[in-house]
Amino acid sequence: MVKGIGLPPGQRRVEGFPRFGTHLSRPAPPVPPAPVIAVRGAVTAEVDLPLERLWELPRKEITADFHCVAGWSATGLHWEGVPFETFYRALIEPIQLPGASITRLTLRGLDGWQAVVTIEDVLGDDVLIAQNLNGQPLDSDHGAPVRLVSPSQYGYINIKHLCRIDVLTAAPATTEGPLIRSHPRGRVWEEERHALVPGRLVRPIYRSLIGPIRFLSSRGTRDALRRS
Ligand SMILES: Nc1nc2c(c(=O)[nH]1)N[C@H]1C(S)=C(S)[C@@H](COP(=O)(O)O)O[C@H]1N2
Ligand SMILES: [Mo]
Repeated sequence: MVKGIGLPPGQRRVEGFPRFGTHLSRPAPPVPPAPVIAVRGAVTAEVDLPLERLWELPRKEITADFHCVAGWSATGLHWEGVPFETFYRALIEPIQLPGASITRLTLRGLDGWQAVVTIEDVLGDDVLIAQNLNGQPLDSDHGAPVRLVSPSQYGYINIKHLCRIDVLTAAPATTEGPLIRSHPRGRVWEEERHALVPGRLVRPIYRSLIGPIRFLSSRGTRDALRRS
């Protein structure tokens, strides 16, 4: 295996880009008329940043593969948005608590799903707050109005419907039990699937979840709701 060539270890390519997630069959959360990203935690002021503030910043396009920790990969996705680092330096750093050493962020979606990321990973140069996928505004299946895209980390870090960021000076206590405890970094080329067990060993168990989760997730898609 050569890092960056082909698919990361233990991944299999799927056609298209399925809806997938802990939402299972629940439909995507409604997008408020004036969406914001709320910033909380180790900051001097709690601010709710309207998405318009993001669109004033320089934008970037990337083409990348998307890897779910369960083992499927969607290839050649084209994303457009604001580099997370640009957003962070322009809008979060200026309100950081003086003297606080920021080590992590909690990112949260409108559906309540959240992930903790290390500052080092989230400031990586391939990380975006994405607004468009393949030339179209993100649809509800894939994270409208905006989502995090971090192609070198598994899907669970790639928070859809991003609406809140908590600025942290220490790692929060985990809320996951020992059986499915996601790796705190989730880097795909290192196969960091699980916090306690080597990624290779959990492959068969995770893979067995793809079918059922895909099936359930597809029942909550835009298209399914339109048909019913
Ligand atoms: N808000 C939110 N973001 C989420 C999830 C979720 O359930 N809710 N699931 C994660 C998981 S496990 C994966 S694999 C990807 C799937 O993204 P997709 O539905 O656009 O394919 O979203 C991630 N981000
Ligand atoms: Mo996933």
